Amino acid sequence: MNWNAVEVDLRDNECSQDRSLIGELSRGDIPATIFRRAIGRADCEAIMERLVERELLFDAKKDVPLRFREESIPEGHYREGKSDKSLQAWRNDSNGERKIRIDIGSSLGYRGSDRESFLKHSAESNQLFDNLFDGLIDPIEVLYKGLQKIAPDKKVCTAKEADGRLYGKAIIRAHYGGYSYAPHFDSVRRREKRTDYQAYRFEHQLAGVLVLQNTVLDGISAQCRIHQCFWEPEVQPYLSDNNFYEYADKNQIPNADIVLEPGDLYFFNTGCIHEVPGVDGEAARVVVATFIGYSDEDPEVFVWS
Ligand SMILES: O=C(O)CCC(=O)C(=O)O
Ligand SMILES: [Fe+2]
Repeated sequence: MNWNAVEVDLRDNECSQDRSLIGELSRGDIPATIFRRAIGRADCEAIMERLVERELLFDAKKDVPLRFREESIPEGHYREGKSDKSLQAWRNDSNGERKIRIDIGSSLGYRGSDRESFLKHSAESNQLFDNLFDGLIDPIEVLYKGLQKIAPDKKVCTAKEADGRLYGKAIIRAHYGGYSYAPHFDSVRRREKRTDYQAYRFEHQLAGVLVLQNTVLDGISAQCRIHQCFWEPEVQPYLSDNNFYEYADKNQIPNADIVLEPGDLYFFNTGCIHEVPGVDGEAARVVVATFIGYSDEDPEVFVWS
């Protein structure tokens, strides 16, 4: 059976009334839902200019300012439970000198081991996002609107703790120098084991990602590939060893390439093994990214970064 992404139109009022796309994503029936041109090309460019102007990102054509080199998050790093030790989702053999990832926002995967510090960092990020896009299209709002479309019967909201404190509502990630995501999965439950967070309660974890800028080299751009394979403990040795393709070949696992242009928005299940091979083009690949918690019977859908 074919495993193809479903395209939806943000402006279409009829869409997804008779179909729970978020349910289909959660079961792995489809690899992704795509909203083409959720925002315009010119809007993306204006947002990118704003980010560089505010010195939240740097111009990829110039040298990497020291501050950004120090802030960069190494490929594949996350932390588990309350540990402050960085773990690696996959083995890193590459020379990472030029591979820089800048986060504008608060990553639960990377910062969540210290709950108080994460929630404080998140409040500051949300404050920054409150006026960062003044006078421009707010891509975070558009992402939430898209999510509401595919989950029409749910209350879509930023993830919060029992005392009302919010997680970061989204994160902007810039990937320079061919920074890549090797085959991996993301799960607050099954990977980071964050039992002390409300987001732990959801059965399924998805991601919503809006592309602001692509990186292109020789006509090839960095794009996400999703494998029709949910993470299971037996897959883990292949992920850690960077040879998931051996497992995929052996088990004849299909995959889907989600090819996006700036302004396109997509949602997928992060429990499925996925990857974004790096492309060392002139520009950085910049996205607005979120994680999403979903359970069939839960009236709320949580969004965090
Ligand atoms: O940037 C993307 O499209 C997805 C990245 C990803 O897999 C992640 O942040 O875990
Ligand atoms: Fe991921």
